[in-house]
Amino acid sequence: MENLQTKAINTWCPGCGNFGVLAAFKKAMESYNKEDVVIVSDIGCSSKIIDYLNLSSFDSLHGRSISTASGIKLGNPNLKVIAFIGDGGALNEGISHLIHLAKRNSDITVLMHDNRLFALTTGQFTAVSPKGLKTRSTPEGLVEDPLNPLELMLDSNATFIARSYSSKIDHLALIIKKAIDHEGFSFIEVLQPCISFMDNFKFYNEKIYEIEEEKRTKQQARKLIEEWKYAEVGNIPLGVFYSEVKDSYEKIMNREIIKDKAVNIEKCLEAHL
Ligand SMILES: Cc1ncc(C[n+]2csc(CCOP(=O)(O)OP(=O)(O)O)c2C)c(N)n1
Ligand code: SF4
Repeated sequence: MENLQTKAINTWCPGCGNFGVLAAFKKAMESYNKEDVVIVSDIGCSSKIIDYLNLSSFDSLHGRSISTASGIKLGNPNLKVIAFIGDGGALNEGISHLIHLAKRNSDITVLMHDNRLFALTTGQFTAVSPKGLKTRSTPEGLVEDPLNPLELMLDSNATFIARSYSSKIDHLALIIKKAIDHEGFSFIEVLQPCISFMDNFKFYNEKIYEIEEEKRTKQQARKLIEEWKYAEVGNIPLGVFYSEVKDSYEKIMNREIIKDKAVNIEKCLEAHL
């Protein structure tokens, strides 16, 4: 873990759930060669994570870490590519990218830090904010029902769908490893409390429970996923809800379309100099 340390000064609020995500990710990385991994950030508190990891990285735009990660994977299919993104980036600014890359079964891992609001901009509502929430953008209380991102992923044909919690570091590290090893689009929702704008540590500690890993049909997965509707009521299952074996976009592209037509970027650049 030590060789993943960087010199960047950590600017997360003390007690932020993101510290748990960082610890779990470092633990998961023990199973990989550093040279094989590329991490991509979005914009937000969550995205600062790439500054704290001594790995090859790319800092993208808000809502765009998913499509950037897919481009990197297509460019070099041997890499393990992980996109970090907040719930705002994934489900507001970048929702179409999330849906299309899941539909495409791009062989990347999307790790969504779900603090259920836009944190870096000091707390505005996102698609997963609870109904009634008073934020700077909803001073009278939010009137909309939240979206269930896992249900969205199931309907978008994602081939690996899981949920974990930033305080369950071993559980999260294992889920990250499973997601990275999965061939195809893997989506992890990490419940990540933001102590400054929505401190729900106590709420999650009381509501979460772990599910067994087993082969499930989409119908069985949906039943589990719908158990928690991002409201006050109901228990919150954690674990892998759905996993399916299917050729990834990059595999099909390389086998059927790119074949021997792969472009040598160095030669292209030389030709233009
Ligand atoms: C296209 C675009 N829209 C809005 C912003 C402003 N902005 C910067 S950070 C941020 C909040 C990020 O929230 P989220 O993606 O949920 O990540 P978090 O900070 O909660 O980890 C916003 C709205 C931006 N940078 N780019
Ligand atoms: S504002 Fe919230 S999400 Fe951002 S660093 Fe502070 S506690 Fe963490």
